[in-house]
Amino acid sequence: MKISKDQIYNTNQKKITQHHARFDFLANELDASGLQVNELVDKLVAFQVAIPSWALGAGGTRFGRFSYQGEPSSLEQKIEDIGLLHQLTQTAGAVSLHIPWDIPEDTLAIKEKALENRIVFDAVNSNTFQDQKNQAFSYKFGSLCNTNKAVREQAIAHNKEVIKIGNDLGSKSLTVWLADGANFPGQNNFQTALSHTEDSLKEIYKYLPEDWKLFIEYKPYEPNFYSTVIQDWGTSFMLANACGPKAYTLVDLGHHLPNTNIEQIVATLMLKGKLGGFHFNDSKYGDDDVTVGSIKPYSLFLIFNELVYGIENNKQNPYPAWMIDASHNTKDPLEDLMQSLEAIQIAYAKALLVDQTKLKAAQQEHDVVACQEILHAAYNTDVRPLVAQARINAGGAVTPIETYRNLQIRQSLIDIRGKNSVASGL
Ligand code: PSV
Ligand code: MN
Ligand code: MN
Repeated sequence: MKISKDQIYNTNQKKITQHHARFDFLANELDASGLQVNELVDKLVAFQVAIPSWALGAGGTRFGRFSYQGEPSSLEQKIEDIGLLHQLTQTAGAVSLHIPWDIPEDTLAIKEKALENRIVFDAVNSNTFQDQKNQAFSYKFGSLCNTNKAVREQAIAHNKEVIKIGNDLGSKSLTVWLADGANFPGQNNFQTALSHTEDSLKEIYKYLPEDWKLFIEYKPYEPNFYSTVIQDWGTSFMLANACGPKAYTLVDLGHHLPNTNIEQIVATLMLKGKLGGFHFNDSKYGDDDVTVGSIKPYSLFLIFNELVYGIENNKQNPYPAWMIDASHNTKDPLEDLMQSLEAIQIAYAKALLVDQTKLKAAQQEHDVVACQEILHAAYNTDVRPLVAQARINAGGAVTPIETYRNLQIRQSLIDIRGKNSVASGL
């Protein structure tokens, strides 16, 4: 199913006068403080976030899965859903596939479908945290770190296969997230597990096409609760350096112990040119994977402040690959993703407002109060009209969720796919 341009245009008309009034008010204010409003809007238009294929169904918890009706049950349908999101928001122009959940049966047809929906293929994700059908060896005690060479070889071969699938589709990066670790002290020899992981990653790295990147994700716990092999950004950074220049660290916002200063991690990695990918979500306790910006919007802004600074000042760091990694079982997944996309754009827009020259000067003077005021001035600006203007310029909806509801998209999806369709994923 597709939304027509007319449908979006007509719904926008009901909102446009009010939007213009809000936008003009804000644009005048920003203009007066020396900002180039058109440039800000263009930057927002250019900011595209990949949608993971596993976020389109209602996510599971270890206690149960409550399916949302009209879920996509094939890769084609997942791409169609992202197409809908992209039409409404103009911010979701990419998909991140998870293999083997999303193995394309017909690569050409999938590419065609993506093209029709103006979706490109972002990083492909391998999966060695679950045993797959007909697999010779189990990953119960680890994959790339396993004490058994045959298990490691199987996991390396899987990653190579994922690269091949991604390459056929036009992806340019592989994300490796490992569940490898231990539930109990003494279960693993830390040094052996880390050495095996490094050697295995190097094998995968050798197989990367010239223009590809390898993203290494870290996470301190879960599903293993005593230790994980790649527990933190330092371990990931070390492994990326050991692999070579095409390997990078991937920061997932949920993969930190409580109160970790994530913005500082971002700054450090960008200074060293090693921040490759970024997974957005929000959390109260751990890797909660709830809607971006729903719990700690100020932290998200501070992180974006470092990202904006890094993109501007750290040319040694490649432009990061952005992805939403959030999924749960309460809301309509498409509405939830629209909320996440809006939160990302809002945090980005606010970070773009930070007066970096004044901030540098205040830092130089050790004027702590002024430093904080500068950040607050940006954070407390209501930038929603800027974000909406970016969407309008790109052909999207002034108010995506309202438009989605008015056009009764979920009901149409249920009519087409039925009430009991289930998306593959976590
Ligand atoms: C598990 O924590 C996880 O959410 C990781 O963040 C990965 O990116 C994702 O699953 C898919 O493998
Ligand atoms: Mn992640
Ligand atoms: Mn996670």
